[in-house]
Amino acid sequence: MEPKNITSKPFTDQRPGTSGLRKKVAVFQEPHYLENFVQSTFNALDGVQGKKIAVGGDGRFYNLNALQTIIRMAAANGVKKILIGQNGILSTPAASCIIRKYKLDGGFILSASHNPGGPQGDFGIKFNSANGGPAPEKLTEKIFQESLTCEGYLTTDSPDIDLSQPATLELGPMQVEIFDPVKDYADLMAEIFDFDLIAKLLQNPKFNFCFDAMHAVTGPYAQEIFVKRLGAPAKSLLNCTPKPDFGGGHPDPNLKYAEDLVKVMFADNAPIFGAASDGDGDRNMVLGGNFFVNPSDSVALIAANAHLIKGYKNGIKGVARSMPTSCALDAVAQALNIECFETPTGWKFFGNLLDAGRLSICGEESFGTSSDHLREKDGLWAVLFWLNLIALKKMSVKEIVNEHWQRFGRNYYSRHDYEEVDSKIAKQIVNRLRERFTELKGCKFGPLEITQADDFSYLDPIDGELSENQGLRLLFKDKSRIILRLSGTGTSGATLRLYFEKVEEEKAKMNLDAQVALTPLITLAEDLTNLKKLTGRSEPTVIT
Ligand code: VG1
Ligand code: CO
Repeated sequence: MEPKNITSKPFTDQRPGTSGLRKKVAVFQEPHYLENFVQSTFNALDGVQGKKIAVGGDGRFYNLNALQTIIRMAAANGVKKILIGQNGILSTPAASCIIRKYKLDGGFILSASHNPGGPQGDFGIKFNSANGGPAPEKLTEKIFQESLTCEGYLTTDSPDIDLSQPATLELGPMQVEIFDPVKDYADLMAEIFDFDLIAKLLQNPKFNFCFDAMHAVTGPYAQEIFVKRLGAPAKSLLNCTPKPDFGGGHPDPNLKYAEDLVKVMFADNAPIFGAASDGDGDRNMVLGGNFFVNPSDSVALIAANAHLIKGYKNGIKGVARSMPTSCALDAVAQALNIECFETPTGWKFFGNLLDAGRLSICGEESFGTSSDHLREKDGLWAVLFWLNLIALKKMSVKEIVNEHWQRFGRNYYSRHDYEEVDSKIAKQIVNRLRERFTELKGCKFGPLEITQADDFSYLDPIDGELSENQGLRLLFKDKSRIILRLSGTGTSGATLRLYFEKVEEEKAKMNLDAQVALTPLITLAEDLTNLKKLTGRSEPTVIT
């Protein structure tokens, strides 16, 4: 195996977004595109000579091609050992688990997460550091700078490796281990949750549940955990065979795209509990029979009940949420008298706080929840948390959520996404609202009074890094919020996200439909941004 130096030209569009580099498959198929990004990552790490890394992905189209490319480049760049998920499969949380458990120097996750796949769809690559978490901004920026001057990469002529069976082999001086991507992760879940108790629940003929893997990466994990280890009937699982195009679907577990699950859960005689996860397994949607759990409520409820679960029986240290996530979590932190952090969107911002032992539970409104057991959000962990809680409380999902609202108040919450908007228009909408900040402060719109209008910035309390321009906020006197930001994960045009929150402390007023309760804020945001007229859209693409 002789390393070969291949000459290439730098690309100018390889700045990672909210979660790694995402582009259309066709872009990744351009000669040298993937290779340059991988080499730039190696260069940003000051080389990978003698290092140990993991690699795997969500099973989407181009996953296997990209894996073979990375294996050859890793060998040529002097990697000591590479661990590869069998069949190229490795969920994002399992990658985090493996990196931590085997003390690796990092790993590549090949996924565009909730974005559609297939030859016309999206592909993505992200690098996680030695703590198992997404590369922090400092590193992603360094990778981008390297990519701007990357004029070549090291690779070899070695043939493709068979990834279909667990094996240990050598590629030149590099050790290659093809491993079972499920086992270590499933073992970790068994340490955190009471598997005996959950097994009793899942095997009780009166309890029925439904899990939808959306033809994405969690299929094999769900088979092993729910069916093999916990004894759930096999028919509880939907779409659990990973497919390169996710069966033509959009592996985003929300009320619009998880339509198979939504059909089952909103029918007469719906199961008691339903859940879905996304492309790479880090998101979760939780449903009761005819009942949707808002992810912002889910993370708050998980924090409030963590002490009941084996893995958190000594209580939790602190909590954190991304800025647009509702303040339901803050109410729990206040009651528990623990710290609550507000970070920019993206899991990478939780890493330092988790490493410093300042937090135990964190989450995002975008169906992401997790704890300090890993450094990624973790879809199946959240599902198991809910199952464990239902088994303990012997209550329905709706009853559990209602009990939570009665105790902590309800934060009515919704996110409206306008996808594939013309980028120029989207930027214009954001800029115009920003320009009106001074004028808007103190303005009253009926009962709504704006007390603060700003562009969120975050000073990391651990490493002192400043992250600016993280989303426009309109904060109101009654604690309502309107937030506007541009997505950093899309690949065509721009996605505008509008977030609405209204706090309700009166117990009798907690059972409204969220869209109804938030109507005054939604109307105001549309008026202030002139969004419908400028985008030519009559309604959002997705409402959560
Ligand atoms: C979205 C979500 C964000 C999440 C990110 C990655 O980012 O809003 O909360 O961390 O996706 O999730 P954006 O920039 O499009 O709003 V995943 O499941 O793609 O790893
Ligand atoms: Co994801």
